[in-house]
Amino acid sequence: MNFITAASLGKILNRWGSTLLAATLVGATPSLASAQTNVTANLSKSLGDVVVQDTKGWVRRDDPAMVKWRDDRFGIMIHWGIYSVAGGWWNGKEVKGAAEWIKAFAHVPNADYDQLVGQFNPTNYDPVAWAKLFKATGAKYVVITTKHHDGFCLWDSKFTDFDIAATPYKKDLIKPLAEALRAEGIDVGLYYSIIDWHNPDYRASLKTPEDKIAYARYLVYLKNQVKELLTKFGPVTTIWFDGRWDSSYKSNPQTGQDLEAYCRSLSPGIVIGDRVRAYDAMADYNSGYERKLPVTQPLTDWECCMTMTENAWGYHRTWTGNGWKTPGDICELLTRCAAMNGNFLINIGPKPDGSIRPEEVARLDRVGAWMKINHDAIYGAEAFPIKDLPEGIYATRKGDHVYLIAFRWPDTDKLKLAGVSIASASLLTADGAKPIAVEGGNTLVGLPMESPDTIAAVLALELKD
Ligand code: FHN
Repeated sequence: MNFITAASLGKILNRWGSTLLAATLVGATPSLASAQTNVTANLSKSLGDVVVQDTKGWVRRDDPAMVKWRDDRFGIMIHWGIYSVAGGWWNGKEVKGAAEWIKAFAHVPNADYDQLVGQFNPTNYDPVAWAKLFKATGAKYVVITTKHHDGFCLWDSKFTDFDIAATPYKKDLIKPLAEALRAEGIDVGLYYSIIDWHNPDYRASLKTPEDKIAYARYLVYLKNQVKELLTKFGPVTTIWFDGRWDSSYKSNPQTGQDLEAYCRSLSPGIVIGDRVRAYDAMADYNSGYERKLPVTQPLTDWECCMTMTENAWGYHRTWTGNGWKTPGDICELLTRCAAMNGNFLINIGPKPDGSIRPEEVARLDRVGAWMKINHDAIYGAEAFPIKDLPEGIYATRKGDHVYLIAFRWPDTDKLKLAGVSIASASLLTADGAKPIAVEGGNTLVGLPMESPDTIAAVLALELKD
């Protein structure tokens, strides 16, 4: 027996339009004997974790692991699982929206959904090639879904048969990727959903004593799997929990507190986002900026996770909502995060055969070309507010350098900067840094008429002591 009901989510501000969506998933609450799940989902097309704006319980970490995570600034998120076989379509009908939610959105009974296991055979999976692609993109960490809400595990778990070992492919997908990433100097992050639509002990709400007993069993299962994740695949930089909004988890802060402590006991120094908690504290950073950026700079560490299309984290064959973000959009989102002391995760949704879509590879390649020239403005950089900076120009600081990242090139050959005392300046280009003259210690003069980069050019300023 397995059922899915979930408390509604709050509103979701979509960065590409301000759409407030309230979502409620109301499932038939079947008797214990019922074998199938028919989920009546009237979910909106997007579900996003709510942003907890305050700093409740947050303590800034400055240990090496957290400093590295903060300096990394830029990561890649991977949503991959048997839902990629469906690719956003079910029974010949396109389901617009988050493709990894196809089971809920298309009201798929377990027995039908589980057929996808026998069709998931990623023979084109090449973790070494993936790691090299991510390295060329400039990503410093990668977060991959080890288990999404559907409960399917991308590794051979001792605690379930609903995993990669049951597929024609059979082999663990996580360890080879973790090893390939580390070989490229990229940190490993593992996503794990608290929600589990497959596990019969999962409960979205705890209405009866039986619910409580079953959910307690489920939490043991969850911790057993988390232990597998944090002990089987080598050093894990960050564990990325998701799906904390059901009342079963949300209503008891102790559950999240225990889980956070358990992860830290297994992997000292691990970086954990606030989605491990029942909204009672921030853990190490605020991971609530999902497909949106903060309006003002948060006081805590934070991370934005972003889809390349409107809202399909997992592979969707056709739907892109209001379209694909351009490489320029992605670079600007990354820049805006760094300019507000935040990290940025751009998501890809690999195909069921293990290949990555050409649209995604092309964007990652172009972002990588931009990062190759301008990474100093991003890695290890922090906010540097400059009064009256022209629109489309963002500023970051790293040590005695300030970087102006111009997505809109100044329309004059001079740029005066309030409150900045400049010793020297240069323009970063594919052919190296070109000197820019400075007048009066605060005005750049002789700027070229056009930006040397179709996405954005960076002016690197050395500050006077
Ligand atoms: O429901 C999930 C969704 O499928 C996706 O995994 C995103 C990524 O952050 N998290 C949840 C929505 O907040």
